[in-house]
Amino acid sequence: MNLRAILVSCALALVLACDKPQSPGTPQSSGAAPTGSANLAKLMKDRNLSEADVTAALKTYTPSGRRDEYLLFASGGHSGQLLVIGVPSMRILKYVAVFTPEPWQGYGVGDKGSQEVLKEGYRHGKPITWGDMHHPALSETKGEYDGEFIFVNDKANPRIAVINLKDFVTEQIVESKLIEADHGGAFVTPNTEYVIETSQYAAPLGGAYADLKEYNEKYRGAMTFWRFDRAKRRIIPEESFAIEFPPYMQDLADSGKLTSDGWAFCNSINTERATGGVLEGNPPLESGASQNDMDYMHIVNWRKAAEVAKTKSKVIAGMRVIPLQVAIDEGLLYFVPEPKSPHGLDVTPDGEDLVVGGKLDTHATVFSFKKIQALIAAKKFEAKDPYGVPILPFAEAIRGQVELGLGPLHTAFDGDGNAYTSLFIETKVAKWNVKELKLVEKISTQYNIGHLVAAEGDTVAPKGKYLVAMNKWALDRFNSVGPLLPQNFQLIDLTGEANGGKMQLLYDLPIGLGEPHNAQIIKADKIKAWDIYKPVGLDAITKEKSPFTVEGGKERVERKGNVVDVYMTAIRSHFTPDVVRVKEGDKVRIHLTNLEQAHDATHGFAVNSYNINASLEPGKHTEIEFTADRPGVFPMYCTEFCSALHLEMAGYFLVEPKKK
Ligand code: RUQ
Ligand code: CUA
Repeated sequence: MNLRAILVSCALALVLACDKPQSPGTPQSSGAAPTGSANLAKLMKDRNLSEADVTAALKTYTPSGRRDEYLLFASGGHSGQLLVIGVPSMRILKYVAVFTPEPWQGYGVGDKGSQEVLKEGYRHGKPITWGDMHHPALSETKGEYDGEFIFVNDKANPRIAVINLKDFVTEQIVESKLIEADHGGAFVTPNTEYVIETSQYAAPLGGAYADLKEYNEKYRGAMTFWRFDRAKRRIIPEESFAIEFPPYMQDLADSGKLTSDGWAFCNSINTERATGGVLEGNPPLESGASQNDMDYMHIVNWRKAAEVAKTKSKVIAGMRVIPLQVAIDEGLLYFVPEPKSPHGLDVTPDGEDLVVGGKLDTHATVFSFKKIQALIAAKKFEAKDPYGVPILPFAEAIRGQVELGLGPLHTAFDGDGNAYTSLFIETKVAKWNVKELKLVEKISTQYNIGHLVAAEGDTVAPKGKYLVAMNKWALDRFNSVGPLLPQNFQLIDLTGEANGGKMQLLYDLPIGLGEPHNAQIIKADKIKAWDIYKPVGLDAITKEKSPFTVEGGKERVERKGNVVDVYMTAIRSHFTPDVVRVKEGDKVRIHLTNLEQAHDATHGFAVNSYNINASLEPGKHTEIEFTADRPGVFPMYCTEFCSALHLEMAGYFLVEPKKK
């Protein structure tokens, strides 16, 4: 029994002891304060808590000042932001600004560096003010999370972002001009050589126009491999490549590992190639897309494709693309049928098996990578799809199927050979044994679970212990906040401790930000984040000392023509200079350094009515650029309660009107 189990059983013994009727000899001091155990019993009674509730509380309660063992990085859905949550306490620690402005972090609100990052993600130059973030992917080394970076996708405006976990800052956004929607991203290869982004809704590649009548001929999907250069901390578009796919709806993807390293996989739906058009006499898209019993899993040899891309690709919208025919001829792409309207595709920790959940099926289907390879080697194909892609025989490619229940979607793994599959329709998690293909038990979730994530469960070394169910509906779980309800993250204990070896639901965390999809859970001690920016003057985006760093005592205002350079510092509790005078129409450049090196000594810097709020963490340098186009008197002040004289950390920005 470990310490936690002992604690749980002690507390329960305490609780149970006070339920017993008092023996006649027990002294009863009427009116005196109840004893510790009586207190607990009363508390349980008053708050209507069961033993299971108390166990759950003991398993999650984290006293003030204690840290969490794991960190959950969850997509923030429509908010375009990334959530960081402690596990098991389920305390929200941060929203990382990624695809949308975030005022507290000063992201995209006057700060030039982050505005430029956001601009990288504009679609064809059009500002985008939301993002549909789905699947975060932590960087990996040899198939294990290394805690250095995290990548996220935006389904709506196909983009991938790079977030540095030294300071949890988004440093880069790459926009795919090749495709019009993604879904199978972000997923990394085992050493983060590539970040995978796969299209979902087919369209003519490169943003071209073609009518839906030409769907079969002109519409296409693609799997993009964005090259990540770890030393440069950047995705290098010129070294990236894509493979052209038929116009099916490609869905979730995963990268092979260990046995299957060098390969990538994605599901597809709508191999019927339905295009909707209910007013034009066609069946609705969703029924047209659900006619076939099988769709095709796409099996991609990315390591070979990276070589082929060097000589046999053509450039479309700035991306090297391997044409579909070349991919077929070179043996880069194979299909295998998969049942029915599949969604999740998850590679087992040993890289041997691929688990597919068919939304309209009751099974998880387990494909064997070795069997797939043997079929490819023997050129044993049962047919070709309309585009000539060889199709492997289903029955010979699978190791088996396991009947789980209604609406299997996604699968996560623990370190003991178990898999956990979300059952969307049944609204449960099914635990099953991967080797034996046997259902172990099910636990209910509230409600309609989508993704689920286990601690380091999609690496080569899963930790088990905790699972988080990411539920789509919340119905009756929380206080009413109007017709738009939060999502519900449910923490589940996988250890079986103090619960007869069974899974136990521990905690509900409502998420009122957007619809999160996937998440990853990493051991917290793998993240080696900075406490401060050092040396003073560091730029958060470039991670280099800014050439405009301002030293204490060297603050000044310089004017060249109508350009005004303000060299400013912040330190408790003043900005220097604290008065800035410019003329209407001047271009203003504020070079602002926070001289603090004390942990958490963050200042904010706002210029009222100019839509400017920068966040200046200790040591950080920020560039602010704008045109003083409105004359008047504008307070500038610190927006973080940084000291006793925080309210006095202010000044004036004076814009003198043009002479009429
Ligand atoms: S997808 S659950 Cu991107 Cu499953 Cu949402
Ligand atoms: Cu600085 Cu408040």
